[in-house]
Amino acid sequence: MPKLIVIASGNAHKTREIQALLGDGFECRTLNDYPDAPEVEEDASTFAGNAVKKALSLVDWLKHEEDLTEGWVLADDSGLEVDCLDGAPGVRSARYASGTHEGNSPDEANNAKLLAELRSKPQHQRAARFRCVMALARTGTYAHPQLFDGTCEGHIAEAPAGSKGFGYDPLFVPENFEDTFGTLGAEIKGMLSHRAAALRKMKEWLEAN
Ligand code: ITT
Repeated sequence: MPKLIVIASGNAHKTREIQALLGDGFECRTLNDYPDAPEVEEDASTFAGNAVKKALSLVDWLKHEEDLTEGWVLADDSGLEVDCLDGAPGVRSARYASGTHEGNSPDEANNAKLLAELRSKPQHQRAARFRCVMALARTGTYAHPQLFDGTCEGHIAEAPAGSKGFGYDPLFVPENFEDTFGTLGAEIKGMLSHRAAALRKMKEWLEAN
């Protein structure tokens, strides 16, 4: 029997990546299947805090869905940490350019702000990592979600390259590569990414539990 998972994300790029990485054995739904689910204010100071908030909000909202008694809710909070910026944009990655809690900024604006912040920094000062925390919660319960994290080390390029992926992918060069995720594409990103690392841990946990 495939496991039923509702992915608590409104980011279509993320949900596509998660679905591709989960593969067979999972029946995935997304927020597209629940367009009236409430929006969550991502105001926690950690990725884990926001991931838990997103997961539990959807568990609560789904409590009357009768076909979801045996299911799971999976939330992903993720972002980019740049060492010389003290870990920024961090939990504020999606809204870096706007500087507010409300509403994500366009990817191009976030990327332009990051390049401006790093102007004149040589490559050895452009170290960065993607970080992802996944919160997995059982539908129908309010138990604390299980958390899985993943990171992907690399550095920030001097100019955007490639149109694959989303977010900061055109600027992020993973360790041991010379091209950005925007150029390398989904297959290589799917082996190296922070999201893939977190999902590997989640799958292992599900097999053992
Ligand atoms: P949901 O909260 O609905 O899942 P979101 O886009 O708001 O969607 P986050 O709050 O977790 O998600 O913000 C993640 C941001 O971090 C995302 O908008 C990108 O800017 C960046 N990011 C995360 N993972 C990334 C990846 O794999 N490639 C490029 N950028 C990524």
